[in-house]
Amino acid sequence: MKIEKIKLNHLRMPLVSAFETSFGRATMRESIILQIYSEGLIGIGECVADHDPGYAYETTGTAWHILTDFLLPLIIEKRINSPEEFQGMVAGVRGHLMAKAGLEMAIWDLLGKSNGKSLKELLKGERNKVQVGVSVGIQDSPQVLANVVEGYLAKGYSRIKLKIKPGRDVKDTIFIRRKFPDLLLQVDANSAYSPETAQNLLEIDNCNLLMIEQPLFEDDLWEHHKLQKQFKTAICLDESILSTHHARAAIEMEACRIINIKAGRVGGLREAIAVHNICMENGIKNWCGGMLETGIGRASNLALASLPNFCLPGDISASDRYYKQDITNESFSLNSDSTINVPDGIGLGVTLNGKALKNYTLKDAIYGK
Ligand code: OSB
Ligand code: MG
Repeated sequence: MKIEKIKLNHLRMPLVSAFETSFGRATMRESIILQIYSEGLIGIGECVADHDPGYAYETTGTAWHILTDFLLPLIIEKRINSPEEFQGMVAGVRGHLMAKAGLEMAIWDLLGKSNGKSLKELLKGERNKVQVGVSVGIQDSPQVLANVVEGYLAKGYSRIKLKIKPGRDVKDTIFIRRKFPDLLLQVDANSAYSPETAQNLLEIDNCNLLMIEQPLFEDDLWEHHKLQKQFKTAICLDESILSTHHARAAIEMEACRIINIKAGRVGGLREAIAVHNICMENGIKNWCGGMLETGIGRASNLALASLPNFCLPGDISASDRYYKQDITNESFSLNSDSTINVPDGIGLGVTLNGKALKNYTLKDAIYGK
């Protein structure tokens, strides 16, 4: 496939409700949508970097810079026939995994479109629908949190993840556990604790949680190992796992029992599958995380989550949990068994709504001809 032209749209979309995590409160979600033109086809991708570097160092600003100044010049006018070939071409750019993953997603979509195959088929996914849950932000009080959780349960979600931070952790979690004794429940700290302050979380070790996600700093696998030894509850790593190298090290040093896989965080679907395979070979559970994606990234997450070792519900909620108006013509809805269907159209199986895209665009540019 000859890469002829690439269009970038930097978007800002209002969230249906504010999303508060240990690293801040968001009412908007930014992203970069990429469209690669090749031989009469257009492959679409989403870069999941956000406006600020709260979750990771990449931002829409750094991704735009890395894409336009370094990555696009490496691939425009070139032939690319596989994600492996693409990764080889951009291997000289260190890091900036979300920028690379956005481009790689568009290449997968192109590959599907030129071969008449769905992304699920290309990835060798095995399920037609995947178990999902909701990631619930920090609320004004435990009672407000319980009301929000109740609202999602009423919609049919059967697994809830609570965002926690120091001071808004033990009380909230115990309150929710008492109100909903049988709920599949887990918490996510987004690196908000030190090895010392994380000791307070021992109070929720008896709450029958599915996992405690990313309590400590992202580059501290060894302290996660020490913490996992203290806890009955499984520790799950998100921010710490940027590659197969981290996954292997974390598993070998018993720094976690579960891994959250996000294609954007590890540089693309190809690396995400490799992390999945390592987990499967080592008897470690993995599941699909989310980054408040648009319908583009959501389609990609659903295809990824159809692989066999994605054995816990994903942070892949229905479109209406995120946006009133998405940028895809298709929207994703929740089935009564707390699943979402994996798209089966060719490529990602979703199409851009040009009007909505334009409406949310802060900046756009076209490279190549
Ligand atoms: O840590 O999993 C996280 C959203 C943005 C950045 C980081 C995270 C999240 C979520 C939301 O938890 C998951 C979703 O997309 O529903
Ligand atoms: Mg997380």
